Amino acid sequence: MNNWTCILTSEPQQGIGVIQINRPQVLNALSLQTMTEIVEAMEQFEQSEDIRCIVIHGNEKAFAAGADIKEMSGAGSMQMLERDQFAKWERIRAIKKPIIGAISGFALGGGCELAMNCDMLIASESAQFGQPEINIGVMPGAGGTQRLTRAIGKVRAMEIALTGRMISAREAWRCGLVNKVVPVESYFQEAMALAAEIAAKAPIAVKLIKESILKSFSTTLEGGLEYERKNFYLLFSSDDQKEGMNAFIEKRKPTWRNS
Ligand code: DAK
Repeated sequence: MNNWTCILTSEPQQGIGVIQINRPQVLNALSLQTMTEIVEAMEQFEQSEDIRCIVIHGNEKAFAAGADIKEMSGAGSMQMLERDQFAKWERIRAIKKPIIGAISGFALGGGCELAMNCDMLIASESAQFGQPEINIGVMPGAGGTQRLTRAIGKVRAMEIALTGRMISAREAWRCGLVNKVVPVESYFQEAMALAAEIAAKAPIAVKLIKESILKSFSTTLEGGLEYERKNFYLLFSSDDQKEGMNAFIEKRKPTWRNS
């Protein structure tokens, strides 16, 4: 019997790598090991020629109910600092391929932060998002105060982080936190369909679009526009730019070479 806490599968035909968080007995609470597995899986898919898009999900009841409280309850500041547990999350930011979160049930604390690290989110009607760290005497520590605020605005982020209340999938959609809300039975398939659609696009352009959009969070408009323009020019040295434009002119489907 192995002790893996994530299940990895892939759909090479469709170009999708799938990560399933698998600790159902604790609502997929994110242990140190689980975070390591998630990050390593993403890096493995990042290296794979066959994979163009990554999907991460949990189960119907929980995407992830936060960092593992039992694992960190006895730790002191220095121990937390030394574990540097969530530094791993920074490695997720370096993943160039798009990451789609398929979220059902609880996405709380570190689980909500992990969801917000994804590039797009498909939520089931049962999904609930929140930053309940305040209820256990702490605060979000893996991007919650920053990414939630950027995603849904100051007043809503304040309410969620200061009260620890959860918001429903519909509310999350209204605030722009998730792309789409679908019935529980189809959230995973919807996420896979979105991933397949993106995986079929020109791979280098996909990466540069992701990179340019993420850049908007860390730069001025002027800096971002310049960055975008340079990436746009860069694509004119790719085979896929020639292929895409020639295919349009010749009225045929392009065949991407990833070069
Ligand atoms: N950790 C450990 N175990 C958890 C858990 C968690 N986050 N969430 C649930 N479980 C476990 C429960 O203990 C229970 O285990 P048993 O008692 O059966 O052994 C099992 O999962 C089922 O949970 P419940 O019986 O409580 O289920 P309910 O349906 O009644 O309630 C719930 C569901 C999600 C409302 C409730 O479980 C709950 O409130 N869970 C805790 C949610 C939470 O507070 N999450 C935030 C955790 S703090 C850091 C950066 C970030 C973080 C940490 C460090 N650094 C920069 C270093 C992040 C911190 C967090 O995420």
